[in-house]
Amino acid sequence: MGRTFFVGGNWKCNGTSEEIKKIVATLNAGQVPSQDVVEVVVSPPFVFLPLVKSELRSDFHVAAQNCWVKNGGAFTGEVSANMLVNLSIPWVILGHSERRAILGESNEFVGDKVAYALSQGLKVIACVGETLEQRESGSTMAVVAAQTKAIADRVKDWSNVVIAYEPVWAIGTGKVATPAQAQEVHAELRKWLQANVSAEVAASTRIIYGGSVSGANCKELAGQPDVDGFLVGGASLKPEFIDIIKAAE
Ligand code: G2H
Repeated sequence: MGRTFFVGGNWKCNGTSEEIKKIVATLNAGQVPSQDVVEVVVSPPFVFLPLVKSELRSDFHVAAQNCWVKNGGAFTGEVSANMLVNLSIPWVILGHSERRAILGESNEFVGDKVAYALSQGLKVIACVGETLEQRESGSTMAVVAAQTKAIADRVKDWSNVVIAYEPVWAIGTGKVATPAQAQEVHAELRKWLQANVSAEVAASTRIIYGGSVSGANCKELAGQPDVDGFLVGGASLKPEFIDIIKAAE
């Protein structure tokens, strides 16, 4: 089953409106493969979502970087899935390791968020990944499987889910996983989906890699059979993001 290559740009907590407009102008001018070859989604901070949505080329889409676990109400500082839907924001990133580590989001909480966001009509980029300590102790797959299980326990329809495998030790460090390391975990994750969800979901779900992806390393990573795209942080704020999108070809 064909899996369309997927490139996400996670702008994290960066940018002024002037800087955001410049990034959008660079993206709008970029020559990239068509949407049937690569799906491109960029994720600015919440406050810039309407600006980016209104100025971004129509073949690229936008994602929020988070949303609340259930319907809105007395949850100061949160943004609900329903609000994103109301603004026609199609995607949301959930379970990013920065939120798991810094804000204490558990596997179960992330699973609940993914299920609720999907139920409201959002598409979800769900992040999983191990710390350096976990990798060195040989528990990479157990950690990634537990994170994925918390989602699988709550989600029946996987058609609007993209899994982002982001080893924590590779995030923002410049220390990218080797193509072999990425391929190994992606293949194991796909096997896990086959055994625990279904062969169809395993074959059709995009598993993208994140962690210090750059214009220099994207091509080799993209050549791995189970790497279906990228979630890009630092490099998505720069013109080289266009080169990373072109790695789909
Ligand atoms: C991982 C990635 C984007 P970076 O967090 O999600 O960031 O490419 O800066 O490592």
